[in-house]
Amino acid sequence: MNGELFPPLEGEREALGPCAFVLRGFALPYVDELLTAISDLERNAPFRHMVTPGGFSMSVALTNCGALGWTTDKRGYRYTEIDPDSGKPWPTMPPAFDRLAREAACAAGFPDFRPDACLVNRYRPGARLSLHQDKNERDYDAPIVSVSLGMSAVFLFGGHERGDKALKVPLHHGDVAVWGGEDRLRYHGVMPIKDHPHFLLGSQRINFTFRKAG
Ligand code: MD3
Ligand code: FE
Repeated sequence: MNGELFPPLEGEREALGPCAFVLRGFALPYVDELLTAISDLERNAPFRHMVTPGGFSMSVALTNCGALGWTTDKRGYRYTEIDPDSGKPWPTMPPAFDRLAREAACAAGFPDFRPDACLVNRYRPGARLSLHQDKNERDYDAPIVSVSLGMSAVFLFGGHERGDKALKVPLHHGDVAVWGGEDRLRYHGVMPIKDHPHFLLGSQRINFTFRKAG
């Protein structure tokens, strides 16, 4: 009973799989720096609803920072050095982002993680992410670090086949998830976000995913 009514205290960690962990509250000491960095980032590379190769507009709005940024359009999913909306490189990774990602990876047993891409997802009430694998990165040896801020979400942690039963994992403000190794290619997604406004961020959830993409 780790959940909605009594969110776990800072410092707890849960294993979702052999190489997948949730570090409860790990990002809480970074929140002020993260929020400042997001407002800078969104001035230079605003959140936008991208179009999938199938022609659907994503309910999640996204932006990126770091040397590489994840994009999708009618031609497919890929990482680019240039923001297609501005024609300029993605904003550089703020030092606080990089430090948090490395420290979380280290705490989960991945001491050599050097992210070159940070995808920032913004969920408004009702936004969701359907089950998918993260397969656009060059090598699957590096882990992925995910940081959640704002409204809580129910994260779906699936298996290696789309139809495998998915575990439902609540992710709250300040939680960090790290997964790699044999869990790196698991299917995962996010259930539609319920509107329980957050005291700092209001009716939104922000998720950062740090990857080594290139
Ligand atoms: C996968 N983002 O951008 S990451 C994505 O909350 C993405 O915005 C989600 O999936 C989001 O590609 C979720 C969280 C996560 C946590 C643990 C995992 C994904 C995982 C464990 C195994 C595989
Ligand atoms: Fe993903």
